[in-house]
Amino acid sequence: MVWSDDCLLHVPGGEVWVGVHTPGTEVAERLRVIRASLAEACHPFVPATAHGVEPVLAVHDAALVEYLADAYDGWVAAGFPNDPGQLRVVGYLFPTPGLLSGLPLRTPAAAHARAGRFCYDTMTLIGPGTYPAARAAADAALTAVNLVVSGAPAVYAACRPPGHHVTRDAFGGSCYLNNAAIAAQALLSAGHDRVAVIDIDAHHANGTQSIFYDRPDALVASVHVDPGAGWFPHYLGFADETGQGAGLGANLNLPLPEGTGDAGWLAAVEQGVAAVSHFDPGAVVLSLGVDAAADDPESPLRVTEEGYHSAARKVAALGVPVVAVQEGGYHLPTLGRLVAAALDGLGG
Ligand code: SP5
Ligand code: ZN
Repeated sequence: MVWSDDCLLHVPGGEVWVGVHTPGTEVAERLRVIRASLAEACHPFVPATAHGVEPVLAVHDAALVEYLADAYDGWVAAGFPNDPGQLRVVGYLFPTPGLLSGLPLRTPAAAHARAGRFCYDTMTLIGPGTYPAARAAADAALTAVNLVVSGAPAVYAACRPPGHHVTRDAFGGSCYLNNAAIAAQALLSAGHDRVAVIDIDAHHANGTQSIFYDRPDALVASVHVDPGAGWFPHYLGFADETGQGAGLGANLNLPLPEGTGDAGWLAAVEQGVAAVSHFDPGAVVLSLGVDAAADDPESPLRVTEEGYHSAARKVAALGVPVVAVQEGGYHLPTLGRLVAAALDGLGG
C-alpha cells in the first residue's frame, strides 16, 4: 500500500448539490478508515514519493493544472470567504457549448467566473489543501507504478481525492486529477506497449474513457450503474461508447441496472476482464472504487465484500502486474473492510 499523509489535506467542506450546500461524502475520514483496515491486515506501507508535474501533464492540459494550483488563492484574493461567505471555490457560470455558440473560450477576469471554466459540476469544491492532496494522490499512484515496474505483482495506492471523473481538461465528480490515467500513461512511458484500465467504481469512468478514447494502446473497461437509469455522470457511460479513430474498440462500458448484486456485477467484471485478456496488456490499472457496495450512500448497486474479493481475484488472474488506485467508496463503517477484501483478492 502506497500512502501519503498529504492526501488528508483536501477538506472540500461539503458539496453544492441541486443548489443546496450539503455535508458531502468525500471526506478525509475515508482514508483514515482504509488505513486502519489495511494496517490490521498487515499490508506493508510505502511512502509516496514526489514525481514532479511532468507525468500529470502527460494526460492533463497545463491550463487545468495551473488553474487547480492557483484557484484557491485567487478565490481568497477576491474576498469570497468574507463576502458572501463562501470558504471554498465553487462555480456559478459554466461555459457550455450552447453559451459559447462556437465562439472562442476566453479566460474570464473574475475568480467566480473562472470557477466554472474547468469544473463541470458544483459538487467538486476547492479549498487550501485540495491541490497538494490531488498531487499527493497522483504521486501515490506513480509510486505504485514504480514498484510494479520494479517487479511487484500488485500495488495499491491509497489515492484521495479520487480521480476517474477527470478528463484531459475538466474536473468534477469529487475528482481533480485522474490518478488512474496518470498511472496508465506512466506504465506506457515505462515501456509497456499496451495497458488496460479496469474500473469497478459504481460510477462510470468518464474521465479515463475520455482521456484514452482515441488511443489504441490503452483499453478502458468500466462496470457501473447505468447512467440511463438516472445516475451520475448521466451523459456518459453508455454501452455504445466504444472508442473512436485508432481507439475504436478499445473502450468497453458495462452499465448495470439499479439493485444489481454480486452475481450480475461479477458477470460484468468477468466480461471486462475477458476483454482485457484479449487486449493482452503488459500491465493493468484497477480503478478500485468500493461504492458499488450495498450500504454505500452514493449508488444503488448491492455488491458485498465477497463480491469485491472475487472481482479482484479475477483481475489478479490475468497474470499481469496490477496498480490499484482508490476511487470512490463512502460508507465509513464498511469502507475499510471492502478495500481489505479487494486487496486480499488481488494478493490471492
Ligand atoms: C469518485 C466518485 O465516486 N464520484 C462520485 C460522484 C457522484 N456524486 C453524485 C452526487 C449526487 C449527490 N449526492 C447526494 C447523496 C444522496 N444520497
Ligand atoms: Zn463512484
